[in-house]
Amino acid sequence: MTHTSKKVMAGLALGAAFLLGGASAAYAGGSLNLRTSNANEGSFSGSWTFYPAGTGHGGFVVNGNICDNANDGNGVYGQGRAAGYDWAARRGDSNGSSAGCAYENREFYDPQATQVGSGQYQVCVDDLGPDTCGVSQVYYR
Ligand SMILES: [Ca+2]
Repeated sequence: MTHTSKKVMAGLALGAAFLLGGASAAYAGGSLNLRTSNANEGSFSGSWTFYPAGTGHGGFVVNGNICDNANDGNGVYGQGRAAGYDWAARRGDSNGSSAGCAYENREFYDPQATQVGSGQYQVCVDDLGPDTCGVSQVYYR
């Protein structure tokens, strides 16, 4: 390899690293779609992202619709959590019918920190015994 081509290669590598770093900072987030089970009694469709430190509480942010898809008397709810915390309060469609959806737009955060490193979300049917839930993977900033 000549001296000139080594310089070019180094420049290309630096450029690629810069682009990747910029992409992860700007696009930390994505779609978030969950079902309580294959029967799809309840579902969530929306997206997730993280606020940077200094915006809101630097938390894990979820937006979308929580839908009860079965007229079975069981309500459907969604809830999220920041790393190290229990599930936050339920939000959802509690009337048990399949009419309408509830809107989710919350930030799950750590009041002791300027930002959270990870978060998770789930949608559940409020049925007998342990609720039936579709749980997301843990998302990382
Ligand atoms: Ca239902």
